[in-house]
Amino acid sequence: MIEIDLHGIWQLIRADTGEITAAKVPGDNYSALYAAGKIEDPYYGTNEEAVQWIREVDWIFRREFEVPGTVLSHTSVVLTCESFDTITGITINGCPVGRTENMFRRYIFDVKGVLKAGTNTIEIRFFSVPGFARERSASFGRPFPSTKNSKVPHINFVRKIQCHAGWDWGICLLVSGIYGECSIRATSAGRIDYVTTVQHHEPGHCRIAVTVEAYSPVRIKKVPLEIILGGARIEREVSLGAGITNVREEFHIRDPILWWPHGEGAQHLYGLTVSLGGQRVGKRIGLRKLELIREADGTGRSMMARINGRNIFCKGANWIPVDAMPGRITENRYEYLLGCAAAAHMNTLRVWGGGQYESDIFYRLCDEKGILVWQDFMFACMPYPATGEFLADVGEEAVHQVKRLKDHPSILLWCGNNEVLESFQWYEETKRNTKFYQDQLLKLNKVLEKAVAVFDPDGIFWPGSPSNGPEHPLDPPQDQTTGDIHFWNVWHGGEPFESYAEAKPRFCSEFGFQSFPSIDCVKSFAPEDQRDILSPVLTFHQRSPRGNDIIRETFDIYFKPPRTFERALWLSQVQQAVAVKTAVESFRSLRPHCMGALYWQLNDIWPVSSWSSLEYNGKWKLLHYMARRFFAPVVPVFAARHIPDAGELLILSDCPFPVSMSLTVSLYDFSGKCLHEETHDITIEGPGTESVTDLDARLLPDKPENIFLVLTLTGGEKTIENTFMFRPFKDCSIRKAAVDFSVVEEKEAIVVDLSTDVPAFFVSLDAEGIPGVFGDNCFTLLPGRGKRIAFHPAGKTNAGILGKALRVEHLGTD
Ligand code: BMA
Repeated sequence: MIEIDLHGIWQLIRADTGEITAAKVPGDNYSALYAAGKIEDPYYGTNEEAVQWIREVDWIFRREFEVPGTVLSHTSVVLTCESFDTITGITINGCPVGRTENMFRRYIFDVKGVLKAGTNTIEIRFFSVPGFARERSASFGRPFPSTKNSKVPHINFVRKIQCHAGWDWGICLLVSGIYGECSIRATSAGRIDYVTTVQHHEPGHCRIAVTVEAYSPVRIKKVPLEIILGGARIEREVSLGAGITNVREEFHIRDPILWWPHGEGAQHLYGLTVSLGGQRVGKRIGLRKLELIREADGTGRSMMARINGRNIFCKGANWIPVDAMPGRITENRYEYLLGCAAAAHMNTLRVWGGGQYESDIFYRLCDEKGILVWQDFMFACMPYPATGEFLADVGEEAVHQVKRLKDHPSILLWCGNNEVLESFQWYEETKRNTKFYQDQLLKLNKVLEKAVAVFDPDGIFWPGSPSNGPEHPLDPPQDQTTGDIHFWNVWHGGEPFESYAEAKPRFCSEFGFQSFPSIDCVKSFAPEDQRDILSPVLTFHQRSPRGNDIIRETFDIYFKPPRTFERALWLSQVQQAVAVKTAVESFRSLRPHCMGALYWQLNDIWPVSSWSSLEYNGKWKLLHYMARRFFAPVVPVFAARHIPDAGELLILSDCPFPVSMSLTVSLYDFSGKCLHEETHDITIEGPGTESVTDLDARLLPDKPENIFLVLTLTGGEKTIENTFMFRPFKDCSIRKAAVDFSVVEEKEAIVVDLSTDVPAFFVSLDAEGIPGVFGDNCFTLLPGRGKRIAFHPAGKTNAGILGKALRVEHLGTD
């Protein structure tokens, strides 16, 4: 096999003017134009509007490449086009070689007849998407609604990342570009298109069937094949027919070392290498038995992942694409974001259906970090046209993605779409003619389900998110007795945080609350005169209808109004953290009725006000710090029964093994005086919710606004604290606190020493302008019990610099 990689620097040509710009591949046209100084940063201010003309124009990527004469002597010479975004016509030396219309497919075109020895020219014309979408929709023959999140209509007719057209947290940049493999490959010995495995587990033993899918244009009698798995090797000669040949071999591993999700055990991976006629393909697989348990029970049906026989509570968040300009995405950013997810004890991410099947590095890192992937197929929030042509295209897409991804031990399930069924209640057309659109959805799902059934026979197909399950694919979702739900009564539905405790989902795959980004992030997109939450630029960087109003109205319910812009940014993050914490503590306490809590959303695609816990620039919002505590394996919580009088003290555990700890229950008044303290020694045998004791209502004074509760759990890996108040924060007698801090340089780290005169709440450290992560943040500080918090800078810094930049906020500054 000879391979010519076509990644590198190409010419980007604006088709209507012929203007040329250098462009990096993998990359996109917006990133190239920005890098060349031809457009302003689309993320700054309101620049998005000024760069919309780009989507109306065709763009050509062109480059020259050298072809050695030996290439042409091979029987098969192909061009591989992976993740071409989106509608393209490709020529080599002026001869058409193929078209792409789906960025989620991998196209392989025969180019033997058009190449010549020496210098060749490839041109890829990326056609303007809005016109294509319009035409496709018109040819459908009846009105077909598309999401209002999108600034470009009919995006459901284009197999492109749907949120490129804008979303309720996303900028609209209809980028064109190449993000995956783009290469010429020549061989006379067949080529490997896919290597897939199927595992069969028995006690102490795992049988692994390896399938090598090989292609050859002609019949070949003898090709050497070698497969190595772990320490075992199979070597033989195989014959290939003209077209596709599947070669199967079997391995037996005794006492396999199993792969476990994060928090449950280690992530052992076995190396698998296949060599066929000089081509070599390598991957790493994890051995694990996967089940989705949906047993009938007293309330309905369970919705629970079981890995290697162990029930797993899925804790995590929803994942959207890393950047609206794909040219800005690097491996480091994946490593960083997934590292942050694991640091917050997440064991599951949902790759949301309005984005993309992620790049290889994403799944590799999820395998390594033990993060399960709920993998949506890429359909979201609107109906999709089930024409023969569309379904054939999507069928190719699904088969490719299933074969490509199925061997990652992190893949938990394949889900048909995001909120497509639900969206039928949102549009006039779908409401009027629901049956027609339901039929379209059933046809689409049949294609997806078949791809999973055939190519990932042990894989799990879930009809959509949310869904009541495959038994009831058209039932209105959001049933709390079965399936997964998206709980948006809080935020979109305008209900108070307390509603989270009333929800009883089996698996909550979406819920969330927005915040503003930090001042660092705001500075990256808003000029100084726009640093106000009502300013045009801040409003522009908010895409949820009424988003900023909801944030401000919620301040009034729980907090005192913030006095400054910076304070409002900070308070919005406290508020978001409290909302999501309330939800997660409640959902976790329902275990085993509820076995999943994935908040919306982990990351941001551009700098914006949103539901994310990580800002576009990677900075941890207070929610992410809070998540590291509320997703911890063992957490003490107060579950109010009759708000605000009494409740139960619970320990929530996901620990697969017994843990012995002690829980200290302390009631304080707001001067810091301890009114009552008791300690319980507890052993928790396994995962579940343990009721420690009731908080005796008699301990509460007549005026619950005068006290607060601190739960301290010690004995595990770390001490976990959790604070509760019995009235909305604004009505509690929180005092003005003088929080003192100093920054010291220790051998290993820079640390911040904090102390206070009276209790201080949601004490938050912000190293303005210095990227890095604190050891803890957004916590309660009690007098006489100072805290020492480490700072882990992303780059080089020192105590002096941090000391100058550090800002400390907390509730009691009024
Ligand atoms: C959901 C998602 C997204 C959306 C988010 C916030 O339900 O599936 O479509 O961005 O809520 O509104």
